[in-house]
Amino acid sequence: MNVEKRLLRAKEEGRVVVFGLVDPAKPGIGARAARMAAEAGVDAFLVGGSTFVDRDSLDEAIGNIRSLSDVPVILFPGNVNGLTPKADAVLFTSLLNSEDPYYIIGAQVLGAPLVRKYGLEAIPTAYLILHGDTAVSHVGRARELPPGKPELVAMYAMAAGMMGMRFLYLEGGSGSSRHVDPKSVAAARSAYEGFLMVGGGLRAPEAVSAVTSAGADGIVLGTAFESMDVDELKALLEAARRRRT
Ligand code: 1GP
Repeated sequence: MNVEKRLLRAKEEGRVVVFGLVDPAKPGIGARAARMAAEAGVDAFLVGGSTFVDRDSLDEAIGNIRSLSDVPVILFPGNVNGLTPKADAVLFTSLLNSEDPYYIIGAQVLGAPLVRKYGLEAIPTAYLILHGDTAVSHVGRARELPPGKPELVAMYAMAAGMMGMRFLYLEGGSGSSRHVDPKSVAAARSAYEGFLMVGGGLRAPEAVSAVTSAGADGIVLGTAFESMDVDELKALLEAARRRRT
């Protein structure tokens, strides 16, 4: 079964998918993150970052993950250099709220032949960055969404669905001091039927419960695996997997 089908099956069965993000730009910390994520029992790994990525670090990070876990490894590239044949799939993202066409369609056009050459499964993903004070927002030239306007998030979500994008990723930004507002998650959920991912700044079980109760099908945890201990991480994963209320 391909990766997308596995993720969609979890959604149909009402199981929240936990993605562990490993940033190859942080070799030592990334190795710790991979080990902790494998130990805590993530459902899939995302590998990528918005800043520096080179092919050697990328392949090394994936090799390390493969030695720890047999769950799918999905690339989460910030640019064309975030691609490698060593992964199972790629979140083929378009940054919907970028002010730079390069991040909406330019990098995708340059990357498409590589995705094909490498035999990667492409998962069409609409990417929306909600907060402006993060590295990913700066690099992707994202137009920040004003806080307290979930109706704008709903409009992006609607457009993503109408354009046939089967995944939507609401991003708060790695290491962000605030996670995506549950009202924005709920607004996206009511407007979008596909697989809804939420990440950025999720480091407390209450925050995880808030976004999954609001309708997230998957959560992305990155920084948590770099610093928290295994019991704290298990509490985060339990919060994600508790039956939604
Ligand atoms: C970043 O949403 C992910 O793309 C993860 O964010 O590192 O804050 O968990 P954190």
